Amino acid sequence: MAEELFDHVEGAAGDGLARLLNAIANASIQIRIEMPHLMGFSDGSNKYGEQILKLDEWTNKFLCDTLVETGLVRRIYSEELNAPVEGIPDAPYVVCIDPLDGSSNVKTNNTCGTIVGVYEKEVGKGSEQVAALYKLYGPVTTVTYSVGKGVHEFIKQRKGEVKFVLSKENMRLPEKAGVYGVGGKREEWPPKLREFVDSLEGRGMKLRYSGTLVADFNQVLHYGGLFAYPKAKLRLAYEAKPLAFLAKEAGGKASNGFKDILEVEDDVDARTPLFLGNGKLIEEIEKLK
Ligand code: AFP
Repeated sequence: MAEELFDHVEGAAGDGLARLLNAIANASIQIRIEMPHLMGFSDGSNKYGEQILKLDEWTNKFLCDTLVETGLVRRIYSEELNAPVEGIPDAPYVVCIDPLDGSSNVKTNNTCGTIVGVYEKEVGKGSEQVAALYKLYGPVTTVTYSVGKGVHEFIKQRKGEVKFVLSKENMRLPEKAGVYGVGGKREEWPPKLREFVDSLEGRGMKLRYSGTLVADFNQVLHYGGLFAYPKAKLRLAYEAKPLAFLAKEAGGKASNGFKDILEVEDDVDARTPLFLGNGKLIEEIEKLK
């Protein structure tokens, strides 16, 4: 029988993380059901001054409630909230969430996702995460997770079944880099970086950019290559650190251009430049001056 998510996580990290990650995975079902009904903007904006979609608002609340209901979460930091949600005092985990990554893609029906980083006691450096995962709401729903023992992908089974089964175990970034995607405007990139990006097609790489970080990182994980957003737009705790944890576990690297993202210490709401993918490419970028 195909291995299910709960059993896989429990085997690697015990019952607590298994219950937590399983609850996050299962929340996808309700999120997908709500998607067609919650198009359009809410009245609010988040701490980054961005207008919040009704779906952003609903997904954030639903995920926070789901996490608190597990009884395993002491505090939740969310990209969408000005202050953390307090869970159960003395519960083992603190969680950082980007509830709906790439929500600007909702109105065009392109892929979006959810990103989660899990810590014990309090948010620390990215290397202190005990688990990270992302979900993709694509043609199928996938959950890709790590508890520091490799990266594994699970697929939601057919409609009606609340079951995620193993589709790829111990994923590694292919050594030959196949795709690249760089966000923001070229005029904002340092000139040496522009030259570097211009050289990538000559190395056999193809452009792939969707505007949803998890979707773009997912391509890099499957095909090898580079995702970059050189301007400090992306969120360190909610986007960069969880994906950096997964990239490292898959044999890749993540950097802010100078330093390993997993070692950066900054405010929970800080933004960062992000370079993510095959180690050799990231090292080249760090040497560009
Ligand atoms: P939204 O969640 O507001 O759509 O932002 C998505 C995101 O943070 C990240 O997922 C993308 O990689 C990046 O922004 C896309 O930015 P551009 O729209 O500037 O390409």
